[in-house]
Amino acid sequence: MRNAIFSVNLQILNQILYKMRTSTIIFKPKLTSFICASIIVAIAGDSETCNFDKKSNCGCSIDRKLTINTVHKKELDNHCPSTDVLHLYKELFKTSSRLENMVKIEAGIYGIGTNDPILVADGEGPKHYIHLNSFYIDKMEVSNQDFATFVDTTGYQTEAEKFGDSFVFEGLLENEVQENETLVVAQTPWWVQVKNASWLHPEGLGSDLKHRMNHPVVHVSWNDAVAYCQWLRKRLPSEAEWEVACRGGLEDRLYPWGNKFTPNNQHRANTWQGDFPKENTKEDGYGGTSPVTEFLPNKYGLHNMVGNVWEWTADWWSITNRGRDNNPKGPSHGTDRVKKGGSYLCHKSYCFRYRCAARSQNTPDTTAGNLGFRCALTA
Ligand SMILES: [Ca+2]
Ligand SMILES: [Ca+2]
Repeated sequence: MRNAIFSVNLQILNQILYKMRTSTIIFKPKLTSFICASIIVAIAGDSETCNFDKKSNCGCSIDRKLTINTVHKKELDNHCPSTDVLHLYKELFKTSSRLENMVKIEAGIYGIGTNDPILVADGEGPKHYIHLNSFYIDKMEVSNQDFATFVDTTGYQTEAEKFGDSFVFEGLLENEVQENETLVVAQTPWWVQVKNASWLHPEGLGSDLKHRMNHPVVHVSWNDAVAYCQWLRKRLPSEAEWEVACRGGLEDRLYPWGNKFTPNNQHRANTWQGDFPKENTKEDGYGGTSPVTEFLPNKYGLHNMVGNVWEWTADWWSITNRGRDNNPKGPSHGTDRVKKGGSYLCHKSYCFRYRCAARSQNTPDTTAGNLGFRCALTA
């Protein structure tokens, strides 16, 4: 029942936004967005806190922990959505489901980690059994379209946009950009720190999302990912949840579908083919990201758990303390967050991490052109 109240359908949400913008009441764009976010939070958190029938005082409480601090509270004074808009909100929560593109993983005992670690220093092993409560996880990585709706609704600014740059793989840059961008990562010089690279401009200002709205959002930090998931009253998956989801009900397999990387000579994930980092033969069809729906899903119905983009998880990074109790959440503190699944830049010779047991890490404010996320939800 509570889940039904929480429901968010982005299509209807877009309708609401359109309605608000075309309403006779004049809303500033960011203000409109903020009100939408606030109402969603209010409804999701407690359906009784928002009185839809009082146009003069909507009674919506503002939980700043769950909203984005781009609009000052005082701007909200004397503004409430019109009755029309509120009616649409009622429809939103009555008729849609935010579980629509999620899969439920049942509670149970699952094996994670491996007794045959390939990258021992990453803490891939040993295999151990854990108990998980039921949870939901997104079928797909969060797409640019999904993230655009979030930004449009809330006015959220990502950390890459605030920092003014992000890391882009050199092979995706135009020669001119490469020549102008001189900052590279010393030990991995194929990473170029590109000015103004962000989720909206994945390879810098000269690039855009045309033809990529259904690709995974990239250049999003762990903090950005958390903000997005919270907006939908979801959360990032723990590493254990992510890995169980990745394994798709199979035991001791390398990949979400088994041990053979290209069964029947079919690619099941977007990785790198060729000689990294100079030659990408793109045998899987993609030199960069692919649509989030591309490639066959695993038995749980999840796409691109390995490959395409790395995915943030909720856990702090540790190679010795992954947690072995019920619903393990990793260490209580740390400096880096765990990311899982590898990306379109992973090759067996260099970064054989497009495996369910594989793991890596970044600081929570790190952003790059191969790092995205998906959300989870406690069942
Ligand atoms: Ca590829
Ligand atoms: Ca992925």
